[in-house]
Amino acid sequence: VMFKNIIVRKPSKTICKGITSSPELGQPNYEIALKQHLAYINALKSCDVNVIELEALEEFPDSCFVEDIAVLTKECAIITNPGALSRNKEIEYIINVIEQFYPKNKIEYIKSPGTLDGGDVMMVGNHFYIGKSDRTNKEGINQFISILTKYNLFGSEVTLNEVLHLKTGINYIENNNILVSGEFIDKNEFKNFNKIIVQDNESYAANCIWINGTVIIPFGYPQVQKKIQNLGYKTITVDTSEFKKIDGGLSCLSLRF
Ligand code: CIR
Repeated sequence: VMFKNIIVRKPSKTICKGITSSPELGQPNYEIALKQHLAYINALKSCDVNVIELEALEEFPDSCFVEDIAVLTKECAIITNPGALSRNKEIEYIINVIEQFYPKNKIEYIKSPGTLDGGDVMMVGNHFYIGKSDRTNKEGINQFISILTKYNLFGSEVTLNEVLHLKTGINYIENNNILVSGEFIDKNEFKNFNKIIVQDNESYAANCIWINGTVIIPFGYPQVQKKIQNLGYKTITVDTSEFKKIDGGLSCLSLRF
């Protein structure tokens, strides 16, 4: 695959109120988050893609994490039904953007009682792994898989217990290479990939993104960076400290398609 377009949304001043499982890390600082977000956009732009920059939504502290509100495939767009109440209405602000790239009859929706966060969906070619999490339920997964089937795409459920979203702990970086941490290291369904094991002390760096041959890596995880470079990828590091404070990583900050 090659990506042509990437959608990002500017962090809001309310980012300090984002949902977090690690309050001990402190609240994100808006000014620093904004600088880091700009560096992220610059990194994306250097990967030969068109970056669509959306305005901040002050009403939604977590709205910079656009990955969760849609899944954009080669064949169709799927608007999710985010499992966190404070985030659910973020979808209303992405539909008109997506309509600029997909015809209306190829825009699908996950509907209640199904819930699904895009962070739980990992694309590997035509196959989509879907994590069953606190945000993504069985009904959401079933709806998602039946949508995929209509477009000749495939999906399968992955169980998870230790992380917020599937892609918090595992990410595909193309060429059969997959970053795996914690509970994903020994999962049977990933045994045929070339696994890059991410140690617990760098587990946050299991969330890297591949864009057209370059892998973007969070700043400060030298072992993971070295392993990825040894595979021959060009790498760029971006500091995401402020997003990490509210459980966000590199993939969460964009929709790549
Ligand atoms: C949340 O809890 O929804 C945000 N604070 C973090 C979302 C991270 N998104 C992702 O992993 N795809």
